[in-house]
Amino acid sequence: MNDSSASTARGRDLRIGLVGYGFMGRAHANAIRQVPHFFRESRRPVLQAVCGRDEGACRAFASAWDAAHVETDWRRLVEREDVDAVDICTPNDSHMEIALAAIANGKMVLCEKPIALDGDQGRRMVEAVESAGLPNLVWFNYRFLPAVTLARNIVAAGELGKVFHYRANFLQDWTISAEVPQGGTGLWRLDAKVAGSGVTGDLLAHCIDTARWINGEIVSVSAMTDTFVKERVHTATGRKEPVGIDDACAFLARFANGSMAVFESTRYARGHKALYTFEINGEHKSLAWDLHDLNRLAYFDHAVPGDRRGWSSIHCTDGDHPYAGKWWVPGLCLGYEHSFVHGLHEFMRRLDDPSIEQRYPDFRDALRTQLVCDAVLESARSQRWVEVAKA
Ligand code: SOE
Repeated sequence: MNDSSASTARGRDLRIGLVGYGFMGRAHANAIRQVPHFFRESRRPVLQAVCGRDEGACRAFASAWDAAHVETDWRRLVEREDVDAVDICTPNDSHMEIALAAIANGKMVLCEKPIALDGDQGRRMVEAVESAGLPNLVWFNYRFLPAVTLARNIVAAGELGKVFHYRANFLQDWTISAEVPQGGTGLWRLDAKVAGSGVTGDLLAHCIDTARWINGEIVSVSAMTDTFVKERVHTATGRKEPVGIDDACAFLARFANGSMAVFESTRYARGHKALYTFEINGEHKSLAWDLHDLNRLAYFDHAVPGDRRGWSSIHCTDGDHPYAGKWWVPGLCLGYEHSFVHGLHEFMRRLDDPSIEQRYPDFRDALRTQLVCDAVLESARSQRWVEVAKA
């Protein structure tokens, strides 16, 4: 069977145009390549075109990941008739503009997290995509790891009983040196105009997405933030400029189900590169997860007889575990990149059958997460509790 008859047999391809080819571009391109190998939806995602301003780098990326076409202006990419969905992997300040243009051209949109710079931008994106009736996704990837999905399934089945506590951390240490500049490739996350915020939008947004998915909506927050290095050289000007992002953020939160939460994130936790952990404590059970041991879910069940009771560690690599049965034989591990593959698979699955439960975050869902981030930043500014706005 040649390529074209293979795709005909499985239905029409979903031709994706990728804007941006950095770290996230690779994660998404890999997901696009892997989904049809391991999951069997009727439409096959294909990397139709890649877009970036540096034509040479873009061509190199296209050849590494088998993209058929290269564009150097995203305006042309979103107009291409051979593109069905636009995948946005650019810095946060361009998400809204690219998404609105893609939607105006009738394209589905897949967008890197956070949805935008703030809730106002997010609302415009939600209104546009929903009134156009186009399928859409925001790549909050961690919820698709087998152990995290299992945690969600256990909580959704009511097994914890009343939930009392949720706590999450996302710790890094890569900006401790005052010599690290702000702005430009790789370092735009330190430039508030481009990133929107610091750890709140970049890291806590992940924790908030997972928390909302597992434990429901967050209704109010009380936060503190700090910016430890107040000025950094900006790569665009070569001069020291004020730093506008939050380097660290800690907040308390109340969920709609009455449970209370503590969240913390920083890029100043020496020794930690990407320590994302969460724990949830209910009346009957507790669950805990750690990105450094991502295939395991820690599980405590109070119903076990007292003399056997204790924390157990579920290695979520068996056929019974979410997604795991689609990969290797039981016991063999999955990694970070699989979270993106599973997210795209969930999107493709629902394109096939819109009546199934939606397990991926769409623009409206990501707007809700953004509104929690906005409330966190507002609370840190005003030093008071803030209610989270409704999406
Ligand atoms: C920042 O260092 C970063 O790469 C985030 O932008 C990602 O979203 C997170 O998953 C890992 O850390």
